[in-house]
Amino acid sequence: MSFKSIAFAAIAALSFAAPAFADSNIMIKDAYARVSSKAAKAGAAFLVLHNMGSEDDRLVGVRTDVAAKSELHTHKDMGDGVMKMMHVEEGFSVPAGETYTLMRGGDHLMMMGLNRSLAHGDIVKAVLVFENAGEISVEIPVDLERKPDHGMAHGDMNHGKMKHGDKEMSKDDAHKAHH
Ligand SMILES: [Cu+2]
Repeated sequence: MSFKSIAFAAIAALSFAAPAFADSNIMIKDAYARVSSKAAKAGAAFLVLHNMGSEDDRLVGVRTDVAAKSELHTHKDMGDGVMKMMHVEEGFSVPAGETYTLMRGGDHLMMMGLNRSLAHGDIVKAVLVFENAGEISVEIPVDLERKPDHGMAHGDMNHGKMKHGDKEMSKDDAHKAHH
C-alpha cells in the first residue's frame, strides 16, 4: 500500500509543474479556442490530453461558460473534399500513458450558442468531464492567430497576412472556426 501512495505522491508533485490542474492523472496542454468572427454563434476549442495514470480514461463531456451547449465533435471525411462535423457520443478514449490530441480538422470541443462574442486573448472557462478522472477545469485562451497544426507548423507566429475583416460572414461560422 505504501508503495502505491508514494507513486501517487510523485504524480501529484509532478503535476504542479504541469500547465493544467494538479491532483489528476490527466494533464491538459496547449489549449486554445477559435471563432470565425466576432459575430460567430459557435466556436471550437482544441487541446492535448495526456493520461499520466495507469488506467485508461475517456473524455466524455465538456461544458463552458461561454456557450449554451458544448459537445465533443469530430470531422468525418465524406469524400469529394467534404468534411462533416459530428457529435461523438462515446467521447474520446485516452489510454493510460498516452496522449490524445484534439486539433483543427479533427476532433474538437464544439461550443454552440455563444452567449458573448469572443476576441483574441479572451479566456473560456471550461470543464472537461472524464470517465475516471472526473471533472477537470481548464482555462482556454482564444487564439485567433494560431495556424493549424497540420504537420509541424509549431512556432509559426507570423500572422501579418491574416485578414480581420468582419465582412466575411457566413452561415457556417461553426465550420470556419475549425480551419
Ligand atoms: Cu464541431
